[in-house]
Amino acid sequence: MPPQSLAPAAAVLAGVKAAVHEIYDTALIRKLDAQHYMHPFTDHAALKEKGVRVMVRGDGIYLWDSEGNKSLDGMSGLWCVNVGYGRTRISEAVYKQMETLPFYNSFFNTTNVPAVRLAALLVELSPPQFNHVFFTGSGSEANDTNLRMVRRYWDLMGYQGRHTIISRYNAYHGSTLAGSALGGMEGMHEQAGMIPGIEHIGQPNYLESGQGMSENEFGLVAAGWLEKKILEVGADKVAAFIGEPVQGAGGVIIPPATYWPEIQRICDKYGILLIADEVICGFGRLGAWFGSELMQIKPDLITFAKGVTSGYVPLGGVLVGDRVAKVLIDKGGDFNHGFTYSGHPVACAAALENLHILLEEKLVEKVALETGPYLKAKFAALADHPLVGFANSCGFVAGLNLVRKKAANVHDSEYFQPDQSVGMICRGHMFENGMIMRAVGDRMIIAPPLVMTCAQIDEMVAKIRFCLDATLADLQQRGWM
Ligand code: PXG
Repeated sequence: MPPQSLAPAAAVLAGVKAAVHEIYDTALIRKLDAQHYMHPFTDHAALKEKGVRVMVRGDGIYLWDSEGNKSLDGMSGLWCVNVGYGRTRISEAVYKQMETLPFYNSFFNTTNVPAVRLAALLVELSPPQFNHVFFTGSGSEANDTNLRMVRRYWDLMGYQGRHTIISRYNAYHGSTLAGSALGGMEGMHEQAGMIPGIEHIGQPNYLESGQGMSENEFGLVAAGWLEKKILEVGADKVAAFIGEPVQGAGGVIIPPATYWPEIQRICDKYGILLIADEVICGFGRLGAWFGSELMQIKPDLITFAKGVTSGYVPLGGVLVGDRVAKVLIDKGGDFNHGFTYSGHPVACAAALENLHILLEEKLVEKVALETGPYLKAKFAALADHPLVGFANSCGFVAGLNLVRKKAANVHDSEYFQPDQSVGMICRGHMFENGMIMRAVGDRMIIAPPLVMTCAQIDEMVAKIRFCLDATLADLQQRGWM
């Protein structure tokens, strides 16, 4: 039994900070958290010292912690709460489904109604080459599924051993063994080890690698790294290329316009399957239902998760294009892969309601035509701040690079030392001032809920500017500027 005082006391005290209607014993929650809760991607010794922040409530684009502090959530939870917090329609749909059929599996010749309805709706919303869906519980499981599917595809096609998948450094594809190996994060490779048959190429990061080139020239160069790798491995060994249309966790790396069409051309030239990992980019995040459409590519497989349910309930999956589906279904026999929670009826009910909200409120169109362009203009204007060397966005993801000294050409800017952790200092000022913004190195990033209005974008950008000023003052005081 949890200690009684973990539950919020019912009392509402006069003068308590706004909008929190329950009083939490924060000290006790922190203590129990430190004693028992192992967090993902966390240095627990450091966390113990600092103590955790206890989130207790969300509404729209705002969050409240157990001490009553209100924050503007610039990260949609973790790139997922696309329709914002507190959507009663989703909780009611989930409740109704739980009352009717909380669970049944999709093995042994059975199905359930929400899973079928969701598969059909996803097919309707996705590009025309997609007519099948495989459900998982998360994005990581979906990328494991991709790996299994493409290897099975080539085996069935009679190309035994065509198993290599090419990915990019600094990509994030999840944290299962296959996910971390597919991803390009060195820290994860070091701890998890690699699985055979996965290769990496450079990411299309203009700031990092595009010196002396225009963005579009660089896009072609970066795509050319794929062809080089294919020739190195041997085209008859390469099964697929996987990439996020815009790299999210890697720091909102928006590729030059020339990059993806050239990647498509190279995949077509060698007959290689193309996997678009749209766990972040899907469901309106970039102002299109899928980032692939925006990047003008025709993937064979699309990984999805996060925004499909706006994170209300875990769900992921793979949209399986006709090229692969036809072979797996017509020639495949048993595909020995699946999860207890593949097609979980409650998760699918949440997804259906979430997608209906996106459709009814025209949130994807809104990001494409109204709020996305507005965010782009407001965010780009932050580049006049002395700390900001480069600011860009795509739909509702955006990032800015903190620099010690700006130059007219971004490649000539002076950067801070990595061990100064300026991004983390800036993030600290953001949090203290009620603005949730992530730091990836010295790049500050956001991915706000798609329901954010233009007035709320103004509020967010004003907060960001205020916190950049606080960071600048802090760095000057340290003598780093
Ligand atoms: N692919 C992409 C592109 C992702 O962003 C996954 C797969 C894995 O999904 P699951 O549901 O298994 O977590 C993700 C997840 C970060 C961060 O620090 C990003 C993710 C997960 C954890 C942290 O930005 N993205």
